Amino acid sequence: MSRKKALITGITGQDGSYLAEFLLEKGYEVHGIKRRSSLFNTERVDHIYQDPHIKDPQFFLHYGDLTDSSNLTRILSEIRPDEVYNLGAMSHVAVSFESPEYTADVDGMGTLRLLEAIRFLGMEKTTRFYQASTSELYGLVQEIPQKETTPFYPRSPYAVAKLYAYWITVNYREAYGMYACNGILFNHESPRRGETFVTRKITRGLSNIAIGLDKCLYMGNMDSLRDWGHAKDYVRMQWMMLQQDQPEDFVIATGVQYSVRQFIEMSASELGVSIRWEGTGVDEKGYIDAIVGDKAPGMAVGQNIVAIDPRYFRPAEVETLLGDPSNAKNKLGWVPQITLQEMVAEMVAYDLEQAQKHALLKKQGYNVAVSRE
Ligand code: NDP
Ligand code: GDR
Repeated sequence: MSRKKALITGITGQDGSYLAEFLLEKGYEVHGIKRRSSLFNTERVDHIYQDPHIKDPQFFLHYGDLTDSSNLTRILSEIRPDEVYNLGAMSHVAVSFESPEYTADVDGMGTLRLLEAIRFLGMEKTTRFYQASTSELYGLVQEIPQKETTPFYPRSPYAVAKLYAYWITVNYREAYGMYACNGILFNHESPRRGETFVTRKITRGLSNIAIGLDKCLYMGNMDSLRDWGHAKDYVRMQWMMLQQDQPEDFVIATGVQYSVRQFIEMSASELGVSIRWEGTGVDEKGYIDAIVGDKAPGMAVGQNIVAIDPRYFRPAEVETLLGDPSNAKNKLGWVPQITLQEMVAEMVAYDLEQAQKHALLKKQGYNVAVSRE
C-alpha cells in the first residue's frame, strides 16, 4: 500500500513541527508550506529535514503563502494529499490589533483559498481537511466551561478572522460533502512556543533573569485565566480527528485553568526562585509587582523581577477560558498525557540551557543581546 500524503500549512510553527514529526513516525509522506524569509525560518523542523537528494525522501518543503491562491492550487495539484492540516496563521492575538487586515487575509481568506483550491481540483471527496480553530472564538465567554455547543463571541481581529475560517470549513463540509473539520484548541505550549506568547515569555524571561542576563520581566494582564496544555498532546488529536468515519468538530482542552500570575509562580519555583507579590496596582511607570531573589545566582535578594507595563494590555481582553474536552474523551478516547507541571519543567529546562549558553558566550567576550518584546 502506498504511503499516505499530508500537507501542512504552518509547518515551521510550533504545532506544524510536532505534527510533522508525528506523521513521519506514522509512515506518512509529509509536505509543508514555508514562507520565503530573509533569514532561515526552519529551525523547528531542521532536525527532521531530509536532503532531497537521498533515496526515497519522505519530508518536503514548498515555498508558499496563504495569501497566494495560485501557489496553493499548484502545490495541492502536484501533491494531491490525502490530508491537509491548515495550521498556518498570523497567530498572535495582540499583533492582530496592529495588523487586522493582514490577519483577516491570512487566517480567514487563507482558509477559503485552500478549501476552494481543493474543490476546484476535484479533490473534495478524497482529501480530508483539518482547520486550526481556537478557543479565542469564545472570547467574551457565554458559558463555563466552553464546549462544542457554546456560542462564540470573538474579541480580536484574530478571533474574528478565525470565526470566518471556522464557518467556511463547516460550510464546505455541508455544501460539498467534504471531510472537513475544526479542532477548537485551547492554548497549548512547549519549548517550541513562539517567544512572545505569554508562557514562553515567562519561562525564557525568568531564566535570563535567574542567571543575570536580564533584570526584569514586563507583563500585561497577569490575572487572565487560561486552560494550558502541551502541543504534543494536541497535535495527536489533530490527526485523530481526520481518522474518523464522519467529520466532526471537537474542543481540545485540559479542563483545568490557571492565571498568568500562577504560571509565573510555577516557573519561578522550577528555577528555585521564591516570589513575593507586593501589590496589584499599575502606576504610570509600570508598577513593580514582584520582589524576589534567593538561590538564583544572577539575582540580588529583594530584586524586583516582575513589573506591569500597560503596553502589553490589549484593546479588548479575553479574561477567562476553560475548555470541556469530554466529547473528545468519550468519542475518541483522547486525554492529555503531559501535565502542566511537567510542561513548565520542560520549558524552563530548555530556556535555562539557552540562557546558560548565552551567558557563556558573554563571558568569552562575545556581544550577546537578549531580545525581549
Ligand atoms: P505559530 O505562530 O507557531 O505558527 C504559525 C505558522 O503559520 C508558522 O509556520 C508561520 O510561518 C505560518 N504562517 C504565518 N503566516 C503565514 C502565511 N501568510 N502563509 C503561510 N504560512 C503562514 O502557531 P502555532 O503553531 O502555535 O499554532 C498553529 C495554528 O493553530 C495557528 O493557526 C493558530 O492560530 C492555531 N491555534 C494555536 C493555538 C495555540 O495555543 N498554539 C490554540 C488554538 C489555535 P513562519 O514560521 O514563517 O512565521
Ligand atoms: P492568547 O495567548 O492570546 O491566549 O492566544 P498569549 O500567550 O499571547 O496570551 C495569554 C494571556 O496572557 C496575557 N498576557 C500576556 N500575553 C503576552 N503575549 N505577553 C504579555 O506580556 C502578557 N501579559 C499578560 C494576555 O493578555 C492573554 O490574556 C494564543 C495564541 O496561540 C492563539 O493563536 C490561539 O488561538 C490562542 O492562544 C488559543
